[in-house]
Amino acid sequence: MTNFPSDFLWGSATSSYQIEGAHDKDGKGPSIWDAYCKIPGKILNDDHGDIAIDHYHKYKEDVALLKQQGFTAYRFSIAWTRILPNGKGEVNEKGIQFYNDLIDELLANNIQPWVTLYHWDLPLALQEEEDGWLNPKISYYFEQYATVCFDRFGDRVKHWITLNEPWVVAILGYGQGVFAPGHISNSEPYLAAHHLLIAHAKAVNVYKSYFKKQQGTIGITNNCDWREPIDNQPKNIEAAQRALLFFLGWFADPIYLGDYPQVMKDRLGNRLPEFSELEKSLLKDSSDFFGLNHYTTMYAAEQDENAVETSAYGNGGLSEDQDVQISQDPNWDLTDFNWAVVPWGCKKLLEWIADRYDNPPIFITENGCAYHDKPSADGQVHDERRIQFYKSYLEACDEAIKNGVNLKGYFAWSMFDNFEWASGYSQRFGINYIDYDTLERIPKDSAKWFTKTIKEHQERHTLKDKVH
Ligand code: PNW
Repeated sequence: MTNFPSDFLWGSATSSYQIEGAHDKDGKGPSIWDAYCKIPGKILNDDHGDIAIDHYHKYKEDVALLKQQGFTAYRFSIAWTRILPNGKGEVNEKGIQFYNDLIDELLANNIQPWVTLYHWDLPLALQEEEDGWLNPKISYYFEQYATVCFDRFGDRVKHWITLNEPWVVAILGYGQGVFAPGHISNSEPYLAAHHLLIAHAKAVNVYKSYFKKQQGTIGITNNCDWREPIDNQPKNIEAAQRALLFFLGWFADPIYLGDYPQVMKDRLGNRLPEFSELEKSLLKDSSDFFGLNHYTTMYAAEQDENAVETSAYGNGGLSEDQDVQISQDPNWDLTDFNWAVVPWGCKKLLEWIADRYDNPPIFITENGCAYHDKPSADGQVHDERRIQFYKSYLEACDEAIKNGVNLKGYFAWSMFDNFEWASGYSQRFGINYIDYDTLERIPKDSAKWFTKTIKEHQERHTLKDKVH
């Protein structure tokens, strides 16, 4: 990783519902994920986040692990319903206190907090009374909630992420119905996404207008897999490009280029809402950095009626709208989550982003892999495959940087094994193992590998500084 700049940021990431537990403690209200997990059959083994890894009570121990492992940044999310139990109205001071304590603990250990405002745990009251992300008013509620967070935490938090993966909210929550709130529709995803984008833009506008003196940065995190044309036929090259536009262009084009991709407008007709001129201007340049969550790669081809689906979550969007058939190469290694390990896809995606959006500063805000880890007889977790995964993806990043991509940081997903949404606790993405009986944290070999890698990076640059 010799091309990484000296100020490259090394972090690790989590989200509120996946780790905190304490689901009804100290005045917290219920979120759509609290409710969704209680519907029998929605989550593997009917798992839920009521306790999760009990980070709410063990946060000091967890910050100590971050410190010990050498991370200089920690990405976590705020549970909206700890701050505003019903999504709006009175502030819950005990919720503020928890995040104040966490932020102070991080800063005392020289770890930069990177705070996501929304990682999918919408206040249940806003779903039931206001129709969640389908209601245009939701952007106003989000703006209000964001304002409370800037006001109460912004003296110490200098890195904000408005939304985590609006694509997942829209497609998995409102299209395929596999995530909360569990809707199945071919039009709701586009409406929900529209309101998510406007909510993001309004929150950024508040931050830039009223909290300038805090001198922080703010952006959005989108997820995207790479789509590789299955062969050189022009129709398949075009299908891969179209798939990327329906996946990432959907959310990044309005922010960097001012509107939805033309191919989406052409294909979706009046199912794709239109931005007003004011909304367009609020959206344009509303992200100080390009937050990217990246996990895997698929081949893309023009849709063939007879082909079989291979993706864990369907076709990277609504397939009938894209006419794209995706598949995996039988030679690719799979993680236990069935996501293929294809590091060169990461490099190609980074270069695609740099090319399409004029080389923005990029932070990989999530990358990682799930395996069914278990401690060995020596009590340690030897997750060699995860080390190989991280090594190969970071090498791909190194090549992208060498080719001119402005990649400025990388967050491993995840700091801990945690509640993996519809898969419950069956999938382990962590670099720290959680024993769910005792809630003991056991650093995996991959955590130790990060410590070494970060240290090597830092030493290489101190050495360079001395030479110059
Ligand atoms: C992300 N897809 O979810 C989330 O930000 C994390 O909370 C989650 O634990 C992690 O990745 C692993 O799943 C995704 O279908 C869910 O492309 C689905 C997709 C991508 C990301």
